[in-house]
Amino acid sequence: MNIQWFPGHMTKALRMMEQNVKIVDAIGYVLDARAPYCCFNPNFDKIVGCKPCVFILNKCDLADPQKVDLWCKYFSNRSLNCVKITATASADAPKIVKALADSTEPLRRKYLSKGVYKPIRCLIIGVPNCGKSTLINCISGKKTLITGDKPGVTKGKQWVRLQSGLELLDTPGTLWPKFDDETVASRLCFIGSIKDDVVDMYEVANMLLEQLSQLYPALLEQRYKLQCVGRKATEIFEEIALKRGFLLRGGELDVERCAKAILDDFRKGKIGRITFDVPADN
Ligand SMILES: Nc1nc2c(ncn2[C@@H]2O[C@H](COP(=O)(O)OP(=O)(O)O)[C@@H](O)[C@H]2O)c(=O)[nH]1
Ligand SMILES: [Mg+2]
Repeated sequence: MNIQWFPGHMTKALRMMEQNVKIVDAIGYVLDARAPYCCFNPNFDKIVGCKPCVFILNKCDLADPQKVDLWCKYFSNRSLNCVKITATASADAPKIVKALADSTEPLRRKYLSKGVYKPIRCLIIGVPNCGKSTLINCISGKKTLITGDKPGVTKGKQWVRLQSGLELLDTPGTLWPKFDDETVASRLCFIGSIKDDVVDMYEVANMLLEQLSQLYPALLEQRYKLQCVGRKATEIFEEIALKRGFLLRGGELDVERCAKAILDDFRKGKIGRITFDVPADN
């Protein structure tokens, strides 16, 4: 898959991240619960290692609950903090605050014993479109930050102060400069982390159909009322296009419209609750 996905601002964002991590007390590492593995950024390993970190599995409303639980187990087996949330649901705000507060408990105790008041500063990181800004808005109870269903909405550096004594720093999403793994790249496209306009949507839609027919055949069949077992993704694609009447004037398939519709169905959860990645040791 050929994608032009590493624009200059990503390099800048990564450099900014290295600076920012020095001035915070903890990190909230947001992962899209539909593809947590793909959301890991190898460049963050160094960064994350030096501060307390909470792994935040977001978009759980769209994800497969059983697989999300496997991820929670994965983190807890490694004594890593993890919380599963839906950032668009305000009811989840206390869960996020508690997880971040718990991870910085020793520091807060130290401040308290010295009688100093200092906010606990947290850096919120993650790939584009995983819901970082939405999460911060969720805890602040305000629409302070601009969010959007496409990558690259957050540009500058934005601090948000919360009543609970937390200060959160939003960052632009960061991708990494090399995908060796086509599966990872494809899933980042599915979840909207890589911009649609830099990829071939027909190719991405076919990869989505292929992976869904392996992992969630029943959901795929139910959504589009077709047989998918043993069939090629391109055949399934064609049947969907015909069924939905995605045709151009000459009767040819309107490949672009169909590809967009399939991706849209997935992203809105219309196919069902889906998680592609499972931890290596489940
Ligand atoms: N369904 C669902 N959508 C979410 C959730 N969190 C964020 N979103 C949506 O995902 C898109 C990207 O969110 P945004 O906060 O801008 O992502 P950022 O690029 O990481 O800051 C927006 O359309 C949000 O409404 C969630 O938990 N569930
Ligand atoms: Mg943002």
